[in-house]
Amino acid sequence: MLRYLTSGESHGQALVAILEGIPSRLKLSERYINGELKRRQGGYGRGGRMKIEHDRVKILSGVRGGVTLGSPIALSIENLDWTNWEKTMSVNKKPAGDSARKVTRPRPGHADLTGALKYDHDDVRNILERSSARETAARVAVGALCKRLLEEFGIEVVSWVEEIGGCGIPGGGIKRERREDIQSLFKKAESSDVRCPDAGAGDAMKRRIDKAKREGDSLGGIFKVVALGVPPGLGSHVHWDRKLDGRLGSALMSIQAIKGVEIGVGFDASASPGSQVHDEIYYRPLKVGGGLKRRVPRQFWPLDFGYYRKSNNAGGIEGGMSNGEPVVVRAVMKPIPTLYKPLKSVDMESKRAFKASVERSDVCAVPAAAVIGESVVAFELACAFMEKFGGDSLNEVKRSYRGYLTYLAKRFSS
Ligand code: EPS
Repeated sequence: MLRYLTSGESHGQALVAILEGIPSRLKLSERYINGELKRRQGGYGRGGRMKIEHDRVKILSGVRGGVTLGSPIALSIENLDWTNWEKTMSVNKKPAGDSARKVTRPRPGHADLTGALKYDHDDVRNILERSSARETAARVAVGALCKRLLEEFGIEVVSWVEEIGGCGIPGGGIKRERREDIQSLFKKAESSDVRCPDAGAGDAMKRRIDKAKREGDSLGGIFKVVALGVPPGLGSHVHWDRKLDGRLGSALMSIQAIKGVEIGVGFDASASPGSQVHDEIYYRPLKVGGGLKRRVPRQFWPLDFGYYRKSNNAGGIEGGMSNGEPVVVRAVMKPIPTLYKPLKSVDMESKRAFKASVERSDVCAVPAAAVIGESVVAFELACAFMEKFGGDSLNEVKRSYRGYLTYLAKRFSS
C-alpha cells in the first residue's frame, strides 16, 4: 500500500523521492523531516562533505496547509555541493578535460568496477554518483513521513550504535526490554557523538575512529534498531513475501555497506538449545477498572492484550509476524571502502596496477547508518501497518486499528 522511489546523484542538483500511499489528513511539516535529516548528517567520523551540506527538505506536492492530501508526496533535498560540480554533472553539456573529473580507477569494495562493466561506462563516475550513500538522505526523508504516520498509533522507532571498529557496549546495551529502558538508552544515544548510549564505550569508539583517521583507514560497526508499540499481527506467515522479518532484512541489507542483519538473538541462536532460545508465553488478565475503554486506549499504548513474554529472543517476530513485543534488529556495516590508505586496483584505461589514495572520505558512518536503519524499518512497518489497517484517511485507519485492538481484547481475554 506504500511505495516510494528515490532519484539523484551525489553531486547532482538534488535528491528526490516520491512516496505514495500515505493517508490523508496526517499532520506533516518540513521541520519534522528536517529534524530527521539533521540526525543522519551527524556522527563522529564524518568527512568534509558534511561541512558543506545542510540537508533541508522541500515538500513539492501532496501536502496542503500542513496536512497530507492522500496524493503522492514529492520531496526534494538540494545538494549544496552542486555549485562545485555544475560543469562535471551538467545534464545538457558533456564535460571535457579536467572538468569531467573522469574516474577510471575503481575502488575495491565499491560498486565502481562491476557497475561500469554492467552499465557500459568508461567513466566510473557514472556509477559512483548514484551508488554513493548520499542517496540515503532521500530514504531518511521518506522514513520521516512513515515515522510521523506510525506515531499516530503509538509506534516509535529508535536506534543506537553498539559497536565501532571492535569497540562496543558489553551485552549490546539492552538489559530489560521495557519501553522506558529502551527510551532511556535512545535518549543517551541521541546526545552521544557516536550515538552510543554507554559513555565509556562511546569514548573508546571515538579514540578508535581517531586512530583509523591517523592511519588513513576506515571503520565499520554494528547498530541496533528497536520498534516499540508494534501490535501483534503485522506481516504474515502465509507467503514468503509477506513475512515481516524477510522484508526488514531486505530493507536493511539494501542500505549502502550493510553486510549482515540479525533479528532478535540472530546468529547467537546457533549456540543455545531451543529451550533457551524460544520465548515462553504468559498470560495476565487485562487490568480491570476501565473496561474495554481502558483496554483500547485512545493513544493506542500501552498495548495490552493479556499475553506477554519474559524474554524477547525472537526480536518481536514469530512466523513472519510481529508478536506484540518490541521489534529488535541489528545490522553490521562494513568499513567505508573509500580509503586514504591506498589499496591495490587496476586502471580501467591502461589496465595497469595502481595504488591510489583519495582526497575526501568519511572515516566512519555507523552513527548515520543507525538513523538510516530506523528510516527503512519505519517504512517497512508503515507498509505492513497500512496493509492490515489501511484506509484513505487517517481517521479511517484509526477506526480500523481501534477495531482490531477491541477485537483482541474481547476475543482472546478472559
Ligand atoms: C560517499 C562519499 C562522501 C560521503 C557521502 C558518501 O561524499 P563525497 O564523495 O562528496 O566526499 O560524504 O555521503 C554523503 C554525501 C551523505 O550525505 O551521507 C560515498 O562514496 O558513498
